[in-house]
Amino acid sequence: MSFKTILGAASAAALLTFSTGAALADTWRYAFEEAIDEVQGVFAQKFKEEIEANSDHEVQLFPYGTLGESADIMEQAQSGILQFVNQSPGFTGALIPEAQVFFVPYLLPQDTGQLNSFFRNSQAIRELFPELYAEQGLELLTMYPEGEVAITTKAPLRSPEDLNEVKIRVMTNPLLVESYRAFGATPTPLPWGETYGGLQTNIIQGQENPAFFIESTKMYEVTDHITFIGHNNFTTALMANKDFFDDLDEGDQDLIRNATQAAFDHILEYQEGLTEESLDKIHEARPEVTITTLSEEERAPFEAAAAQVEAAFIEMTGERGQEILDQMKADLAAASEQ
Ligand code: 6CS
Repeated sequence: MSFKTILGAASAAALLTFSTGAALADTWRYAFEEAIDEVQGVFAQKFKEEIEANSDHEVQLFPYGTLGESADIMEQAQSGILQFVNQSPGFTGALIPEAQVFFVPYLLPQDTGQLNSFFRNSQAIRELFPELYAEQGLELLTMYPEGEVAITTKAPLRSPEDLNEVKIRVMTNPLLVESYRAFGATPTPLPWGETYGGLQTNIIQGQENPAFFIESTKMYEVTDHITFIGHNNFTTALMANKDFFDDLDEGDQDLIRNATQAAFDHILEYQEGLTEESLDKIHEARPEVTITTLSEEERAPFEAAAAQVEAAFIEMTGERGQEILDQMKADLAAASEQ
């Protein structure tokens, strides 16, 4: 073999190595519904960190607003413009009706240990939901909680009567509308971007969200009373575009699964004490805002409304919804025993 041939073979090999490396080092786009320092953003940062530490891939993060509203980022993920999307069932419920099960009031436990154990081990999340998401072109990677939901209003809230004729902004899913109707309010589904202005102009008089979000988005500036009625914990989900995920080799699929697990563990830990810290910040920023947790007696009429919402869920989703609900209840019973 001549010197020239050896040189030619060596540079071809180098080029092959380089081009293979270049082809493997992809840039993945990941959008979510919150700011970079809010819960979904903290989750996304951890996911990015894990992917980039364990591969040559890069993850580009798109926080709320950079690519539009929740509905927009879902469309972009379904069409493959985005590889990853974090969206709450509050919005996905319009696309996958069974995902609305997370809005049956008083279904999820208030106890954090039980709640986390449910999200870690739920068969419904691991085995039943993925095929429903797959039908919409989505690979469900995980679901995780974002904190107990509180209702913020302009007038004090102690009973369903206090919600009479009160327009409460909800995320755009039919079961959430059903819930607030059952609670005695006038539900008003709106994208997030219209909420602050709607409260400011009194088009709506209340909304619901976890404490960290009430604090970070300054909902306490446009509503005066924060009430915990114990009805729900905010659930969200990370998904990948299914064609993108299916086309990856096993190594990259495992990389994504491992990064998801690391981000999941991180976000549960990150949220320890977050509700209390957020409420303290709200109190400091605006001491006149009331923060109330309803007594068991005061909660009772809201809890009584849950049966009606559960029935509406079954009416909307039929046998598949019933299967999901039954499995969720079995998973929750298992979580309560741990
Ligand atoms: O209420 C909403 O629309 C928003 N709430 C939270 C906690 N995250 C994103 C979502 O868009």
